[in-house]
Amino acid sequence: MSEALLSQPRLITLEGGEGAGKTSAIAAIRDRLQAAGHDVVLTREPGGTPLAERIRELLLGAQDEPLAAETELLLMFASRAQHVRQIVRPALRRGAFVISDRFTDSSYAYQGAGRGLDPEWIAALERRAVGLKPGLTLLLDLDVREGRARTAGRDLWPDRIESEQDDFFERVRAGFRARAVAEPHRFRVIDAAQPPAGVGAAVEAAIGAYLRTLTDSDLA
Ligand code: Z5A
Repeated sequence: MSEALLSQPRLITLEGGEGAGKTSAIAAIRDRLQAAGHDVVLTREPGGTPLAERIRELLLGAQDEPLAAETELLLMFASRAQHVRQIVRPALRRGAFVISDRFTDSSYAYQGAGRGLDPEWIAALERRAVGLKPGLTLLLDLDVREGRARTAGRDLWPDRIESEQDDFFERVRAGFRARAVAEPHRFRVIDAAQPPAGVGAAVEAAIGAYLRTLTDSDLA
């Protein structure tokens, strides 16, 4: 099996903590790309295929026993391996843009920085089970408490990960920010504390600038 990690210009991912506003950002990116005449596939992780959605239920639903951090990581990658092969690669092959609500960076942030699992192990899984990385990742960065306040009214029954304490989410946020610093060419960090219109304008500017960097072969 190949261990190369290929950058895919037409794969765009959205990352960030709870309540950061990824849903609106994704819709804005889809509209922008479709207006320019591109085929667009919207998807999410964990999930994106029927089987991967069943793995999502295992990951986020109620558990009758504690889920080990290692099990959590492997289930995230089981879901991702299926998602990449059933949805992401076929769409990229036919020339579509793929916009994914979360991707491998979430595993580095949540299972790596949050749970304390070895990033080298995550990197090995990424090479073996995924084999590709986004051309652009928008990180919607938001204060942890602000994000939780936004979703408090919505989540009457927080899922298993949402039930974690603030210190876990602070580590996750720091993990995302560290990845953005390490790969500035791929990440654009957006201040998600702005009102929705401000976030929308920042997303629009980031996508517009990114599209201008793409060559004909990136779009073929
Ligand atoms: N996870 C993991 O651990 N490892 C992995 O590898 C992967 C995932 C892939 C997936 O759940 C969970 O799995 C997630 C990470 C983990 N756990 N957590 N926490 P998810 O993807 O379904 O959960 P989420 O990403 O946290 O969804 P979310 O809370 O819905 O976040 P969002 O999509 O960014 O937020 P939103 O729905 O766009 O907005 C939330 C609310 O805020 C909504 O009422 C909006 O109207 C409001 N909002 C949005 N923007 C604004 C602004 N700018 N101002 C004010 N209010 C706003």
